Amino acid sequence: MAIKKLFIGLGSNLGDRLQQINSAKTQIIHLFNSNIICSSVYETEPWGFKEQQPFLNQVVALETSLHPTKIWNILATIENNMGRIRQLKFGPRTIDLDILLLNSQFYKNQTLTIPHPHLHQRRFVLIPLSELDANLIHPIYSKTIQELLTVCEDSSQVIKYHYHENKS
Ligand code: PH2
Ligand code: MG
Ligand code: MG
Repeated sequence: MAIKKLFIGLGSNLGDRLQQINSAKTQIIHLFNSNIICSSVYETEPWGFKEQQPFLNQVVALETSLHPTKIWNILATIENNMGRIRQLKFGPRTIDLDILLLNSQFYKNQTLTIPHPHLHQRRFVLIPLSELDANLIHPIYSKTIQELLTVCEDSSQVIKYHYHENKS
């Protein structure tokens, strides 16, 4: 199978958000047996269901020849390892790992759609994704990530997150 570039969106808004994002990345590197390229971490206003804590979001990229269902299984395994319980749609979560893009591939089954169906509507995805590759073309909308960002109607806050360690 051909090697493809996979973009994964990471999100957390429960517990130690940064620690969970970092733990998920360590597991991604291990289970895909690959290095990753990372965007900055952003603190983001909740999208969809607004009455919840702010998220930390990040996008990472890696190369893989695995089938979409296998990729999904690996990400679900990491979510489960980290104690993710699925409750509210769009609600709070310790860790959420979403397949955003796999080259220009389309894929759909009962649980998985690639490209991610909400990608183009969310600044918390488009901004970190544009950091990795602003000229990447969305295979359905035939626009670059930068162009999608320009026309995106989402106005929620997405700001770079700087972690300040307390020194005492
Ligand atoms: N994830 C959601 C719903 N809303 N909002 C932000 N800011 N970040 C997320 O990762 C997020 C969200 C469902 O997966
Ligand atoms: Mg999600
Ligand atoms: Mg998800």
